Amino acid sequence: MDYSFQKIEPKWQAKWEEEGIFHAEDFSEKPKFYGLVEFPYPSGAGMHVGHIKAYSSIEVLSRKRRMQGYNVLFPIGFDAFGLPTENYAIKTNTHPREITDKNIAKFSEQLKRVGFSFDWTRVIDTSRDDYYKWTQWIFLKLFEKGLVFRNKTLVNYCPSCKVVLSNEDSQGGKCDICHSDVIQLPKDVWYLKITKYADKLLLGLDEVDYPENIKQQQVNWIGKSTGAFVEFQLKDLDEKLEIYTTRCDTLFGVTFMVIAPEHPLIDKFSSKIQNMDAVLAYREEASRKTEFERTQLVKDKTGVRIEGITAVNPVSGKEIPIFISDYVMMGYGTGAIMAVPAHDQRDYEFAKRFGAEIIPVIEGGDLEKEAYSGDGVMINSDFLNGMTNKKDSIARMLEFLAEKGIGHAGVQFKMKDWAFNRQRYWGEPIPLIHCPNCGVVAVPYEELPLRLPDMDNFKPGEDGQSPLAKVESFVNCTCPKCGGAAKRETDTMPQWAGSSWYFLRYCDPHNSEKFADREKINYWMPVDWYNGGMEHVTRHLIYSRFWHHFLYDLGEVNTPEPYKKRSAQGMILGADGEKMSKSKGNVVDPLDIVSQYGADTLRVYVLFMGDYGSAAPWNDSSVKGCRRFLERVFALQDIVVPETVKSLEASLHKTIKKVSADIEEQKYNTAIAALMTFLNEVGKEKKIGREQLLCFVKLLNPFAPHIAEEIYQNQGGEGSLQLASWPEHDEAKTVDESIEIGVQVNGKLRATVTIPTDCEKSEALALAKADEKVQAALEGKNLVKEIYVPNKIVNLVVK
Ligand code: ANZ
Ligand code: ZN
Repeated sequence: MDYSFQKIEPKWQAKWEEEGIFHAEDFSEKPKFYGLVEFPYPSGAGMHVGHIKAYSSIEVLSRKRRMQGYNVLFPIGFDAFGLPTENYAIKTNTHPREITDKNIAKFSEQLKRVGFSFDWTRVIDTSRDDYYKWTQWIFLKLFEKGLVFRNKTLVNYCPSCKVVLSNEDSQGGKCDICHSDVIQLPKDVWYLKITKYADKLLLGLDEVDYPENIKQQQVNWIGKSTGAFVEFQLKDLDEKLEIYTTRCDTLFGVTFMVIAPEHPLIDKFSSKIQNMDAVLAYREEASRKTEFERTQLVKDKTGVRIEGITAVNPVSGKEIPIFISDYVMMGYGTGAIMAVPAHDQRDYEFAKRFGAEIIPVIEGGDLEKEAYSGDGVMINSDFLNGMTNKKDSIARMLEFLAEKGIGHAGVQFKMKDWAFNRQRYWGEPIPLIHCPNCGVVAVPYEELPLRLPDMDNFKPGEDGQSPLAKVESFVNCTCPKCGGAAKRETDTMPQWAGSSWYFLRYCDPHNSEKFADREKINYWMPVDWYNGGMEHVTRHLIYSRFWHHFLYDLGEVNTPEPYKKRSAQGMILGADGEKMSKSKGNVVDPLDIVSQYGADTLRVYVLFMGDYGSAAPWNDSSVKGCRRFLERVFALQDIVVPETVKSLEASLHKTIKKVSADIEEQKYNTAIAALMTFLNEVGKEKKIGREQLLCFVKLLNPFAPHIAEEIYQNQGGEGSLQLASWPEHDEAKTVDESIEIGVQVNGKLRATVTIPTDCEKSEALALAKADEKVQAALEGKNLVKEIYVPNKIVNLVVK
């Protein structure tokens, strides 16, 4: 029999589809398993081998869970709004709808050819109005609860993409989409108040099963800081300058203050400031730097002393100067700091440059060289002198500040509110209306979806306005509150909006009354296991957790956390060990592998290539190895016998045990290796029992389902293999059988030892020589010959 995957694979794919075997059943009596993978962006490039690896983990689990008797929800959909499609639409003068539909069709076809066991009746497309109606609905709920606000701020702006970017989308001062330099531009920005959920997002991490590195990245991104707010009196003015510090214990060491270049104090006291020109020139210079550049630890600190205004150190009573410098950010704390050059390196460098006084308040270090941030005895600090514990001195200082009414403890988060508008066409219209009488008014819920108007020129305006601003029939409307003439918001939502709740829609994808029926949410949610990329661990993972926490607070979902468990795959690199990219010419097209070797080979290979969580280079000869493995599996049908082959039982039960456990730990490569080892064992016996073969293909099914089903049916397996029961191992059978053999020294029986049946000669000899009585007989003699008759006797010849 020949292994002709070209026939086998389409045959079973059609059959499974026809039988609806992968359809999830709402409210089934079976236990549920909701396995989720990050839905793809339907780019024109189509499916990448990275997608195959990303989906394969939950694919394997889902196939196994079905066989374990679970009701499995393993859905797929398309994250279809976004810039690449819009840019392509502009370039080719095609409507993004047309491009998206084509790409989705192609992508679906490709996914089907690999044989993923998705429930295709639940496909969603975030760019369809039956979906984005509900994205808008959630947005309006956020608006209603005061979690949407607008602010004119300096934003990260990509002049090439003509979009405003969040900090996360412009890391390193580069646009995440086109990699050009980002500039700072004043703009009206809609924000979602994600910071209000900072603490919940942090605490929620205790309840979920995420790998430690993923949790840590989220903790860092949220960036909780515990410190104090302290007020400094401005000398001879009726004004206080409030700062945020994590080290109020060092207050006696404050010798100057620094405010951010954008700090409102400057404009408020412009008449008092004697060097306003220099101050404003510096502010202008700073506006051209990105936040990234400003936070870099550059040695050469810049700044300007503000002439004409000074402050008073609240504990020492000393008059201290105030500077502006771009190392202080307006968006963190209060935008002002107390500088302690003896103990903070940035302040130290600034003081050296500007000749400010350096007063140590903690003993230790070498202030000739650098600031000292370690522990030590407090000095020059009046009531804190002699204290040695930072925690105690902070507590003591907080008491003092509270008594004087000039300070209190507080927390800060690094996390920023989520900039939520884009000046682009291909996104969800923001359902808000600007009324000259009523201000900002929500589009009534009954009017959702607020549809994207049809248009054919998607180019953003040169002034950075959304293309929608050009469509008068869209822009002009009546105010839902006062009935007067009003204008619609023309910005659209960012790429991340649709993916912030899509896992809920899968529970009930065709509902036109609700984003999903509550009973169905209760049945399916939370997601049991979510696999995706490390690049989405901040942003998508945080954003979607935020929306889910919010929906929980609204009473719309059953748990605060959407995902019970999260894992991440490692990247597939090119054969050259570099990241796959078109420009390097090292991209492997998964469909080429499918046509040449078959989908099963591709599936086995991407999981066999290495540790699932690590990056691994593509290797053609290993692909061929996987193909040969499957050919040998297929050939087992030529040596199948009706009765059980006793000598294979132990090996088979070990394989069941290992494959079952390894899948749960995502050790797919060692699970496949175990299947290969078993195949070698069968090769030695040159036969396999029918039941044993059926069991073997059950274990193979999650990885290579087409060949497994083919063999299963050929051998008269009952029902569909996809719903056959997952094998259980018998622990007793996994233990190696052992036998007792005699050990002779010069022909005389000295001992009997227990050895594993069929063990290697070296192992039998080692066990024999380890016996005390044998050792006594060998004592002081020369071993000249070692004879081992397998499973019978060891004879040692000495002189
Ligand atoms: C005095 C001091 C002394 C500080 C010392 C540190 C060490 P984290 O932990 O990141 O929250 N800071 C406060 N607001 C700032 C702003 N808007 N831009 C730049 N820096 C700012 O850091 C908090 C510390 O960062 C604060 O504590 C403040 O410097 C500075 F030995 O105050 B510290
Ligand atoms: Zn109005």
